[in-house]
Amino acid sequence: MFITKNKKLPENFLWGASTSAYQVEGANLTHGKGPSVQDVKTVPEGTSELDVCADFYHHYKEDIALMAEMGFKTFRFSIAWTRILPKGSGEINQEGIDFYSDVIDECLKYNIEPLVTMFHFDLPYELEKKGAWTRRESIDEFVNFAKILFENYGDRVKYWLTINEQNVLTLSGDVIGTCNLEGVSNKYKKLYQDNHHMLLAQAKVMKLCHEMIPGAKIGPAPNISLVYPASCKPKDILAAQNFNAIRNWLYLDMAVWGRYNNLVWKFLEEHDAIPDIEEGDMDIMAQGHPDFIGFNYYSTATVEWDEANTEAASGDQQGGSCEPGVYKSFSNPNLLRSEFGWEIDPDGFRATVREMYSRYHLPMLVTENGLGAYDKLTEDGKIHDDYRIDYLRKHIEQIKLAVSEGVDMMGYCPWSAIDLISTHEGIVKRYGFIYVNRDEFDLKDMARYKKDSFYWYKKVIETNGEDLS
Ligand code: BGP
Repeated sequence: MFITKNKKLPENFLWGASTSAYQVEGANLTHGKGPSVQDVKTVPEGTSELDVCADFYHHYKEDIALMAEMGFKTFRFSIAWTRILPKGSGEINQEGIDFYSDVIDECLKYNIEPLVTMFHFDLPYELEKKGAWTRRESIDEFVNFAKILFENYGDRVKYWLTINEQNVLTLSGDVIGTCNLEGVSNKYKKLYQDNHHMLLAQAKVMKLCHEMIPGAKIGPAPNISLVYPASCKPKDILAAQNFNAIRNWLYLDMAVWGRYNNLVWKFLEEHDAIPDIEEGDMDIMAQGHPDFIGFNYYSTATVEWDEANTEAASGDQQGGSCEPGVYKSFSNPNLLRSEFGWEIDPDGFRATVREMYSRYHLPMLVTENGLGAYDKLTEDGKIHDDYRIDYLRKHIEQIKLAVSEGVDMMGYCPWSAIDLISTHEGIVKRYGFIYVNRDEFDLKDMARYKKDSFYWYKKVIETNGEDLS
């Protein structure tokens, strides 16, 4: 529909940006922090280790001051589980508690609302060794970790996110370094058993948050990409519905309604992968009510019917996945791609938002969105990232249209506040408003520079999204 009567964004719209602990902090095995699965993985060839990253651990004051200069209303960051509990459970590392306390205070000093992700791809290695999420105990381990966070930060943190991209953990764990399938005979059974435990842990944590912190708001943060059919052939429509269910709705149906999506259930049945469900599990699921839906969006996905029973392939967060007889990834000829091959689809952003809102009717918070690119620092200390401005502008335009269409949007936190290490493509895949002067292997001086997008975003925030020029 053409929209001529626009609504303004709400006055309290949460403008900000995001990071995650293991990609930004550095100091990964110091100051009492234990190893996570990210610290022991073999990084892809040609990409940096995760020991220094953007060194946010030592630069957080400077970095948060820059975010304040842009006018951030919120800052989304994650807490490294192993900085709080080096072994995942048991002894607490006070230095870790103090670090995040200081980060939170630093945000509040500038009236920036901390938006805390509890778990972002960095499971404690000690828990991984014991069997990670496959064990029933993992539920209580996560709840215990969350309880420590609520006790220590609940007086100051009002906005919480449970698990970052639980769907990506399930579907692309091999690419992001979180999946260990050694000795596993039925990968579906393991992955969806892990998933069941994570869903239970999430439901319990949402309930606990409401009990421990009156007034706090909590939500999930999956990666949601509306799935298009490759054509109007009826079988392609069925394939798109299959992947929509497997990729998107399983996670949100469960978080919001506490029930398994029937198409996913059938898919699991076909693979002898129905998770072990104990008595009372579904009651627990039904008791975890999110206050909002946090979601990461980079692009849509497109699939076709899989006639040939193609071999299964997992792809990365945004593409390339196939499930024999269920769906097959299709390259959308109508979309441009980033330098790293991810499709760019601002209209699809609105389509995704519309679909989610009509299903769940909850306020929505964009917890990631952005463009990874090879930025260049010029000799006079500038970064001309007009391609990023263009990407962000087009996505914010769609948020404004979605709001005009009646969607309740709480805020926008693109990825990423500052350059950091990508999940599998190194520091050269930059996303930040703030440039960090280091290369893949040469740490240089780690100085911070303001990109052109920094000044642009500052103006966008100042005008509450009215001036996107
Ligand atoms: C999301 C993750 C982030 C982030 C982002 C960009 O899937 O939540 O951690 O890294 O994608 O992806 P990448 O780093 O692979 O470019």
